[in-house]
Amino acid sequence: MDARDLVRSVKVVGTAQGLRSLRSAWRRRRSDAVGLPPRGPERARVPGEVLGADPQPGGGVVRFARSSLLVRVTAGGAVFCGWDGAEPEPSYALDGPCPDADERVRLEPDTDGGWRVVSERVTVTVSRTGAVEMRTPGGVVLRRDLPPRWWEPAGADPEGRGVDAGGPGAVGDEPLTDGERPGAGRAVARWEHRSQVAADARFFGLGGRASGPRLRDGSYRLWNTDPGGSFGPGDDPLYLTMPVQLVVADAGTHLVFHDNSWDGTVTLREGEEGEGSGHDRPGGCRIRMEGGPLRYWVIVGTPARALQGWAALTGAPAVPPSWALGHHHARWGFGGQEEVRRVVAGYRERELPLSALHLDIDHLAGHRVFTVDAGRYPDLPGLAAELREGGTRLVSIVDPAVKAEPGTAAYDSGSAEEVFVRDARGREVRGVVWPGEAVFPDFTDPRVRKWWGGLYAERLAQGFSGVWHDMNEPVSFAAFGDPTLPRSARHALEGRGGDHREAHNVYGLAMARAGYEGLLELRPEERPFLFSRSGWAGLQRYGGSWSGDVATGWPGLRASLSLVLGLGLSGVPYSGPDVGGFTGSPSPELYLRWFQLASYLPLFRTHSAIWAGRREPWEFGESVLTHAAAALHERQRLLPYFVTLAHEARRTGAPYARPVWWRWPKDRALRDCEDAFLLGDALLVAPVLEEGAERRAVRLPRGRWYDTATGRAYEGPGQVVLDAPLSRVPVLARAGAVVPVAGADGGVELEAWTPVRGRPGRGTLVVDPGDGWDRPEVVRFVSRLRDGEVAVEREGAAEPGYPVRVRGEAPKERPRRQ
Ligand code: NBV
Repeated sequence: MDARDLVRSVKVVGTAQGLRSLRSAWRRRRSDAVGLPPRGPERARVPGEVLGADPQPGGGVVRFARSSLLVRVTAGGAVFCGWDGAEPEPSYALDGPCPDADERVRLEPDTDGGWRVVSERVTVTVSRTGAVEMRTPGGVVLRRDLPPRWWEPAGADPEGRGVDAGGPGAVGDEPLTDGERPGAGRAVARWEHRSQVAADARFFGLGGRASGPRLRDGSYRLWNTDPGGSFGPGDDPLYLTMPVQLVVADAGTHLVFHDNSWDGTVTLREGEEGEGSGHDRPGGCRIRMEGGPLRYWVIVGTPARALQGWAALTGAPAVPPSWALGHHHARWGFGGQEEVRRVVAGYRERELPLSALHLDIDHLAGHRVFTVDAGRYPDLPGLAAELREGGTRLVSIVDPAVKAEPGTAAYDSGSAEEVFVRDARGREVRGVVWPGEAVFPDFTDPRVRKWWGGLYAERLAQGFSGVWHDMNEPVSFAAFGDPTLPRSARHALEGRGGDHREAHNVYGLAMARAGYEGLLELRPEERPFLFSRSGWAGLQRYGGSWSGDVATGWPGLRASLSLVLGLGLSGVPYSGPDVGGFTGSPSPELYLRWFQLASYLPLFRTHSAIWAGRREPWEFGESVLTHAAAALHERQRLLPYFVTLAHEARRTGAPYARPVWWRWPKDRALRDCEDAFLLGDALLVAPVLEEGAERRAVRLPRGRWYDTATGRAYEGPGQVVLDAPLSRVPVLARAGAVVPVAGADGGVELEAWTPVRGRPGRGTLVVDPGDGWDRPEVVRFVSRLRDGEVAVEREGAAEPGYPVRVRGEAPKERPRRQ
């Protein structure tokens, strides 16, 4: 027990919940003591000298004295590398079976005794000691992976293979009994993989990180964690980690994904350039994992291609129903149905659009999942119908923990079907969460997912239109140590069997799958709306995420932008922060700046803790209300654009909110710019992240950009200083962009930003197909400047088919570089 643990346990003792969490922490420690093998002496291993290679479709297997490496290039161009017999499957990240191999690819001997796999977009060379290089077709090295190193239990097979790949299990000193699952509690090999990248490379991704989006030198842990209370920019890890990085350098961009869900650490070090001396220090990345296979994917291309390849591999992002692109309001502790009515009426009286209202755990009976506190909400279906009539849907929180209490429907049916996680001796693992002593469904079991998905029928019957998954890292309160399940807890892992060391990071992902598939089966005509605090690679197939408990304060505002951009670059395009922060009471100015930022992010939701101040826009004085109303109306006006971006994300994997370097990854100044973002291809949003600022510097990518407030043109690349009064944040539109917006009558209009002469612009409209599964119509436009007039043409048609409004003045004089 360290000092922090001690403080935690002293704080909780005295409350009933505190005592439970103290007991639970002791229980967890005890189960791990018997359920996990003690870490004994270890032996280090490296691959050794190359022995030969065997071709296979898409590449082949290179054999070394003490290991082997499978290299396979798939038809989409993604490269798979698997050491020690690791194959692409089974995998929680992949969306279905591994893509086919690219049959055109050949394995050839390389000059120094190594081997080479040549494909269209990348050449992979494997040295005679097991270093792997990925080069562009032009021969530029994008990454160099040094030979890996393993540490395995000293008693393991001297060849070192198969240590964690299904050898006989041992649970402490006790032999496995019949009821115990195979494959769990095994002694496993840890490993380390070091890589070098270009001196100018920048790292992004790794899931939701508070300190990004550019990941600076330091260690980032891969273990989904509730930081407890709230978090700010320095806190790591958070709820949703994943071992995927986007590496952006002058030589090219690539994405690398270590497909391994175990606990681990990524240590990054940016390189340094020798200023022409020729002595560059390369950037470095070191990954250390506590177990699991050493296998990874590399996708080479532009940022857009890398994300497209990532979506092809791990699944296309789910498109939220269009209402989920409007404004949401939430609070932990609304108190009851009358207050909910009052809040919704408050929005209506002020003519503020409100798409959804979220009910938190306080609407449940004693915090039990899939119940309703009938005292506070005597007629929830009636309330839901009434609100929906006025255009506001209800969204429900869903926590995974089920109160361990006979007589509760979820517990009784779950116990009967044996769905709860068990320990090494076959007993249900008991933890503590909001309802008190609780058990945890094993979502890594398809049978359990099916059972859990069926429980959402109760939520639909209560009138909810969507779900918000919380506490699914998973959290189990603990007076000391890691507030989650024992690492020795058993999991089905799709029938392979294993323990929480492997299942922890995919728990939220598997819960999202259960929820998504359940909703789909129960209400097949509608696209499910689901977002989840925790998750892993592939979460986007089922839904989005949100910031979690970001601390109220200016640093929290900045962290919330980092999180959304980082998640987008990790393949999860739909997310947003708690506007105003989760804790405390923001100043009117901070609230307003947060509101303005979030009005341009995919999930636009006000939310706060039960002990925190209110978050309704009218609680901060008249002027904040006026400016927040303007942001809400602008969001409404941009809805057709958001709908388009949601469908584009599904088609291409591109996040709605993108870093400013998205199309210009070679612009180094842009690569370092973290206080602005692109919304789709057309808009550049420069939120105010500093207290008191009423002007701010904005870094522009190449080309002409119009300040949407003044219509004034600016030429990029360069930096401009723009007004950012409290009434708005600077938003620029790219010359030539054709942006679909809602007109005054609610119909779609096209906002055409004057193109530069000789440079046609573009735009896309995905016509809102409603909340079902109809294939949406995609309409493309081209804009041109002809004889000083802006002409918008629709591909394949004589007329644009929508009213066009031209914006942005062509500059009178020749533009000068800023
Ligand atoms: O359910 C209560 C809260 C919720 O409001 C918040 O959004 C989640 O991130 N939840 C965490 C559990 C309590 C945190 C202190």
